[in-house]
Amino acid sequence: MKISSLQKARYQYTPKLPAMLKGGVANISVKEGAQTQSVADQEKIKALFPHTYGKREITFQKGENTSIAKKQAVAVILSGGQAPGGHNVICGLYDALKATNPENQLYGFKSGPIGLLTDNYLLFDDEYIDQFRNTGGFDIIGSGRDKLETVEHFETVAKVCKKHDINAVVIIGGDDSNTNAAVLAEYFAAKDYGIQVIGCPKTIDGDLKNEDIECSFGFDTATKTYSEIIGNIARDSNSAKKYWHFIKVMGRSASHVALECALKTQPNICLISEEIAAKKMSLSAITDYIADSVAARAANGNNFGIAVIPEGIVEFIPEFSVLIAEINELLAGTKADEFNALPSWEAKYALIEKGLTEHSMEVFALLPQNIQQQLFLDRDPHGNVQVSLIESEKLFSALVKENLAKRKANGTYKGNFRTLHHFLGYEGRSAFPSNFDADYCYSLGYNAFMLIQYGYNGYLSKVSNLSKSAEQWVAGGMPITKMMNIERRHGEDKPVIKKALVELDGNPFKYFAAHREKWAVETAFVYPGAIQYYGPAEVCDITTKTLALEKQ
Ligand code: FBP
Repeated sequence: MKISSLQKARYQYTPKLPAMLKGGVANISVKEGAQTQSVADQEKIKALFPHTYGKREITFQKGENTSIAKKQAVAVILSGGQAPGGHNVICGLYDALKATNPENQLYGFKSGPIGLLTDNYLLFDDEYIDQFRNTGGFDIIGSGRDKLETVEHFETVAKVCKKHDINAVVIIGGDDSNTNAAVLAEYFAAKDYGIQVIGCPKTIDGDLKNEDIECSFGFDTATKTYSEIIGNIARDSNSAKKYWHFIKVMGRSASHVALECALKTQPNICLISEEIAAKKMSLSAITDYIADSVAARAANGNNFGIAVIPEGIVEFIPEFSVLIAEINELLAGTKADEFNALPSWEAKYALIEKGLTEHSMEVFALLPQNIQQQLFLDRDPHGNVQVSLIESEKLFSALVKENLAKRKANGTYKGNFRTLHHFLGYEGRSAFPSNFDADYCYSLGYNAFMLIQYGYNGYLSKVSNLSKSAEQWVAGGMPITKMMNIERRHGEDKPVIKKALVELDGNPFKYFAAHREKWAVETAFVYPGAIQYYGPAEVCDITTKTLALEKQ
């Protein structure tokens, strides 16, 4: 296999561990903290998790390792979208497992949860794992979006584990996958199967965080990658001075990625979905807000700019989410086939006009035709519109264009509005992990094995104090049930890990809100440049602005 010189160099990088995990596994002891309770709905969660609820927080510290020596076989899966650093979680897990006992074995089940259900695996050894150290991607074993959620699934996993004498499963995933990890852990405990389950917090979206988990891995590298590109585009725009760039950034629901990129690059506009929902902003109010910036800049002779749009935005615009719900209803069941069979867009439009309420039809009629059609594209497995397929960056630039045409007609705008569009998503999910993500992920994996070694079940690997140097990080574990509440999902009350949206009274948003008026009119771009892997710590090891502001 041909490899790049950076990859070769990254093989030599030694990820930094928190001080308490350094110095060999024989010197890691455990300290149990207070008993925990779930963030909400305590009685209901307790009743659903009688064997795993209320367990104690765990912190590792330097001291004699008092765990019971036994041979361990551990399974690991990657679940959901790629996030930089996933390979290092597995490397850390493998290194701690082998350092504890060279006879221990690590099974990697392929392509996500489906690998566990179909017994499709590989057995890690030094030669294989060394090819993936400090690299991006999930190609070490692949990932997938299948779910482990039914009793039938749990029994199949138990059967596969028993076949290989596997005594622990590590699930590397986001809020849904770790919710399922908690349910699996409870099931195994209830059945007394002797199989532990440990989760690791992954997602570039940054929405698996709470008072215990300071950030999910991958968010640092992904936002640095997007910010580099946004900065480069901003500089190009400030050089040519002729385009407004509308840049959509990933983040299925929460706007953490957009906010972090805005904090790093200071674009003229960055929409934050959570604010739009809280203020119940309409499409036309959002359009006006962007057009005001375009017009003000044009008045200063600046017919260029940068607008950052979060991927999940349309579901947060109240009138749009009503429209989407009505469209879902309009196409429910077999009605989608009937709709698709209609011969022309005109025929489809007539059916839409009949099916939507007057208000939703008004919203629908405002949209450019390509966006209207995107709303009727393939549904997800639950029959919902796939909002990620909606080109919201084009939607807003088209609406702003119309708005500016009206301003031009009444003499309040005299500029020239030319636009370009970008979608930044997959560019950042498999990048070489930043030093932060390489270190954090390795520590999460190392730590996950120590939790297994000490016999814990239903815990999330927790590494905290992340705004400080790795030496000062704190390693341990938190019962997943502590992070759960009850939410309504697909018509049922379900215990789930609470998804973290952008908090409008949190420091990162408040900092952004305090500066955005200035950024909207002036050219205050910051150009972060590419991720640096080698050089001074203040250039290479600093993590996100979000984390720094949250920890202020
Ligand atoms: P996870 O929550 O599984 O980490 O994935 C997040 C994400 O990258 C979102 O930002 C994006 O909307 C989605 O995955 C894209 O999914 P897919 O890889 O299936 O296209």
